Amino acid sequence: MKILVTGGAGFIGSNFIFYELKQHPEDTILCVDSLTYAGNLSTLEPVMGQENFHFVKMDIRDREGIFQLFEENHPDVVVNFAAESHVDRSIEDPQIFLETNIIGTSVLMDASRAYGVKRYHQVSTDEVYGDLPLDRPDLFFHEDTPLHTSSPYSSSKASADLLVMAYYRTYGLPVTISRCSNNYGPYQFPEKLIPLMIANALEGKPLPVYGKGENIRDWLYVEDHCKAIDLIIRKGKEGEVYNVGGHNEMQNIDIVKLICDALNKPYDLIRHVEDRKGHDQRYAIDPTKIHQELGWLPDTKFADGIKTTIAWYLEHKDWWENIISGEYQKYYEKMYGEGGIH
Ligand code: NAD
Ligand code: TDX
Repeated sequence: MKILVTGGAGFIGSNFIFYELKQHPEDTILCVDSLTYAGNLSTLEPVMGQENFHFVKMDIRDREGIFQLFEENHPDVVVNFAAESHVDRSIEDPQIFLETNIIGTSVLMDASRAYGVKRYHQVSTDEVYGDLPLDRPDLFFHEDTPLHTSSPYSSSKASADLLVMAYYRTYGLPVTISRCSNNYGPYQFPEKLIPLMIANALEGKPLPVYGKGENIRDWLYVEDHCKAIDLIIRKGKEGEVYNVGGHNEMQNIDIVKLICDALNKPYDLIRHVEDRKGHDQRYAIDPTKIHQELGWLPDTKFADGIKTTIAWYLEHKDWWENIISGEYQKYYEKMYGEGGIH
């Protein structure tokens, strides 16, 4: 099978490529990534040069380039990870989110139609459901929960989902969608909560917690998400949405304290800073469907996954130190104040 993976130089896409090449060495992966600030070719170094792996630097909005690529390679399956993925950046500047996340998706689906792709898989997010109140722990997101977005990021992802389902109904494109909760693990860009807190704590820098830090996220180890997508593209039913999550809800403040404890850093590094605009309160996935229909269950418990993740960031300082120098520094100062937080 020939799988075209977009956004494979980013966090989840790269982990998915490693997972696929290990689990299905008979398959070929063609990775397309435009290498934005979030994409790092060095991440893919372990598989570069492998016979069944190829990398192409290309923007998914480049209609002509993408069609040419499909013409030359005829992929069987497309898995679309490519996206602008950071909520705070979408609040600062929404435009690129609409272009990549919506227009880019339409280009990939048009090419998939034109070249008879057997499965187009859209990697979506639980954020399309909006949020749940903190005082209703009995509520969860189900696949038929109405889309109800809060940020430009989640709106762009929900728009893409609607377009994917429209291509299924109108053109019969064989699609599937996965909506996963927050991922953590190796190679996550250090602007996201867990790697940001690890990197700052290691450098003895303040740890910026939005508002009171009571917001709840449902954390899943990245490899478990990869396993779910692998199952969906092979065994999932066309036209279906699958929620992915491991019932691991935690308040942000507890995550930050846990990282301090693991690194032996004092809690007085924690700073409660201005809250995110439109900040979603709680995400919580009901993964019953993917469990019952495809037999998916997560393998990694949070206590183990977070240990592995912290150890990975300790062992791969060169990877993230390289990233947080240069351009990222300018973003950090813009978001968290001149010279960082004090
Ligand atoms: P990421 O930001 O780490 O990686 C995104 C990748 O896409 C980067 O390599 C970037 O260079 C590439 N890219 C961006 N714009 C592109 C374009 N126009 N053309 C080609 N490549 C482009 O993101 P991530 O955290 O790995 O997320 C991957 C996908 O999973 C996204 O679609 C995201 O919405 C979804 N998702 C993420 C999470 C999470 O917790 N991180 C949870 C659920 C769903
Ligand atoms: O500095 C911070 N301080 C803070 O308190 C940052 C960066 C985040 N937070 C809070 C905001 C959220 O409540 O931590 C929580 C997690 O924030 P992010 O890591 O930015 O993730 P989130 O906004 O939940 O979105 C993530 O999960 C769903 C991914 O970035 C999305 O791509 C995915 O779709």
